Amino acid sequence: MATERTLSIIKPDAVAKNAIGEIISRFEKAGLKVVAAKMLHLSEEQAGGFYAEHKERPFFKDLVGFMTSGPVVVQVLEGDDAIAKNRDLMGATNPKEAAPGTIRADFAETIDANAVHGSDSPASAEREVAYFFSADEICPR
Ligand code: RTP
Ligand code: MG
Repeated sequence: MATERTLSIIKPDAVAKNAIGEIISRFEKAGLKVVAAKMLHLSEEQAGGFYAEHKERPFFKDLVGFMTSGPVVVQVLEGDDAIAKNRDLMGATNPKEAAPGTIRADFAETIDANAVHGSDSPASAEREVAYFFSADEICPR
């Protein structure tokens, strides 16, 4: 298995629930290491640019509104198969369809406020990590 990096965001709903620690703990227990992290309150421009692939979708405006509604924690996770592993830990986009024990099943209420983001491919991981972090903000360990 290849060592990968992936971009994770703890979204405003999960930050508001004081669940930052519990969510990061799940990553660590699954063998993923946090190699970069920061808390940000995204601007509309930052959130819209991050989700640019969804610009034409009907939910785009709500998505940007939600992602700018409060602070988020962005992290780079590193480990074997990190991209797929993180997506497995997160569960399905719609928390009502997320498998029991996944982050979205346990912390998310709705498809709009669904607790976490994770890169969905090596190409998006590369773009998304670079979107939030410069090379000198990532600490391999
Ligand atoms: P994310 O990008 O946030 O990790 O979520 P995802 O890959 O599981 O889902 P994606 O298709 O990339 O959608 C991004 C976010 O847009 C919202 N969404 N709403 N109302 C809807 O049908 C709908 N579909 C997607 C979700 O909040 C999703 O996380
Ligand atoms: Mg996505």
